[in-house]
Amino acid sequence: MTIKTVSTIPFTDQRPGTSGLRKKVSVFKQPNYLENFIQSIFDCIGGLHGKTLVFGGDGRYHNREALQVILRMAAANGLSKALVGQGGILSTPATSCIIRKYHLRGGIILSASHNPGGPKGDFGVKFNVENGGPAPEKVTNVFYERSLAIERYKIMEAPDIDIDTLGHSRLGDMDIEIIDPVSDYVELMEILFDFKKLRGLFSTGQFSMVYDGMHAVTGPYAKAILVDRLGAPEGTVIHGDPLPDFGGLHPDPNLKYAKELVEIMNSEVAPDFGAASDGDGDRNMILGKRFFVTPSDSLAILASKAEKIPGYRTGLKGVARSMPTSRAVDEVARYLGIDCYETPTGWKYFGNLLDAERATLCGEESFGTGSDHIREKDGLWAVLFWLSILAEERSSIEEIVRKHWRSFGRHFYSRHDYEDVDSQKAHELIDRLRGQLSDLKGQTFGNYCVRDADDFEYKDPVDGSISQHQGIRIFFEGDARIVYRLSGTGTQGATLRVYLEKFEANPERQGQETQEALAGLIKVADEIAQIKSFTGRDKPSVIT
Ligand code: VG1
Ligand code: CO
Repeated sequence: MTIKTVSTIPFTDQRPGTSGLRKKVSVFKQPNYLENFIQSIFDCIGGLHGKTLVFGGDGRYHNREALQVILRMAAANGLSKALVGQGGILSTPATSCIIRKYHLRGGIILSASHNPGGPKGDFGVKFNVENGGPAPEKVTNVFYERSLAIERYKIMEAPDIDIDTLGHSRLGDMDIEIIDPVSDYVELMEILFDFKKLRGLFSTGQFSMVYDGMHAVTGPYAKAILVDRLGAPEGTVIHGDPLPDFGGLHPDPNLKYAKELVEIMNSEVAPDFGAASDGDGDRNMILGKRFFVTPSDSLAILASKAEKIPGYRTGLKGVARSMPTSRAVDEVARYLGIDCYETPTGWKYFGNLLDAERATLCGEESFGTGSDHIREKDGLWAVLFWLSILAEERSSIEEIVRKHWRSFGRHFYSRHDYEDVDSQKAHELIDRLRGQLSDLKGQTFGNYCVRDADDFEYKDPVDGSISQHQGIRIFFEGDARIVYRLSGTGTQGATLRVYLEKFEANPERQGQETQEALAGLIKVADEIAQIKSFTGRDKPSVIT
């Protein structure tokens, strides 16, 4: 087997976004595109000799082919050992778990997460560092800089590796071990949650749930845990086989894309609990019978009940949420007397807080919740947390949420996405808002008077690094807020995200339908940002 050095020229668009490098499959399939980015990573993380990396992906189209290329490049770049999820499969949380458990140098996850897959869909590459978390911005910036200067990459000339059979093989000097993608993760879940109690919940025959794997990575994990370990009936996991095109589904667990699950949960014969995960298994959607739990509320409720869960008995050190996430968890933190951190969007910003033991639970409004058990958000973990609450309280999801609102107040919350809008116009909209910030204060729109407005900037309390321009925040008197930002995970045009939030302390006014309760604020959001005229759209593409 020989090592080949191939000359190449840089691509100028390899700057990782909110979570890894995401592009259309057709972009990744261009000659040298994947190779350039992978070589940039290898060049930046330094000596691979004596090191182990883990490799896997969410099973989407191009996963297996890309993995073969990456393994040949890893061997050529002197990596000592590669752990590979069987069949090329590894969820994002499982990868994080494995990096931490075996003290690895890091890992590569092939996924575009919640973005659609298939030949016309998206592909992505994420690099996770030693703590198991996504590479922080300062690291991804270095990868990007390197990608702009790259002149050659190294690859081994070798036949394809069998990634489907468990066990060891070699590629040049590199040891390859094909591992079970599920077992380490399941073991960790068994430590955090009381599986015996959860089995008890299913064995009563009084409790039923549906879990939607969306034909993405979590099916095998959900079956191993819910069906094999906890005794849930076979049919509990739907869309449970990972498929390269996700069976035509869009693996984003929200009310629009998890259509079948939502229909089941809205029906007369709905089970007690419904849940779904995204492409790479780090997101979760939680549903009760005809009831949707907003991710922001879910985080607050988990925080308020954490001490009942074995893994969190000793209490929470603090909590953290991304800036656009509703402030429901802030109320719980205040009640518990713990710190609450507000970070920019993206899980990479939680890593330092978790490592420094300043936060135990973290969450994002985009269906992401997690804890210090790993350094990624974790879809099935959230499902097991909710199951544990249900096993403890034996009341319905709706009752649990309504009770929470009565105690802590309700944060009416919704996100409106305008997808695939003209990129230049979207940037103009944000620039215009930025220019208006100082004038907005004191102005009244509808019933809302602006108390404050800024462009969110985050100073990491652990390493002091600063991240600017993380979203336009407009605060109103009476505890309402609008946030505007552009997505950093899309691959086509721009996506404008508008986050709307309004606090309601009075239990008598907490029963309103969300969009109705926010109707006034939604109008104000358009009036201030001129959304319709900049985007040319009269309504959002997705409302969650
Ligand atoms: C979105 C979400 C963000 C999440 C990110 C990655 O980013 O808003 O909260 O961390 O996706 O999630 P953006 O920049 O498009 O708003 V995942 O599960 O797609 O890796
Ligand atoms: Co994801």
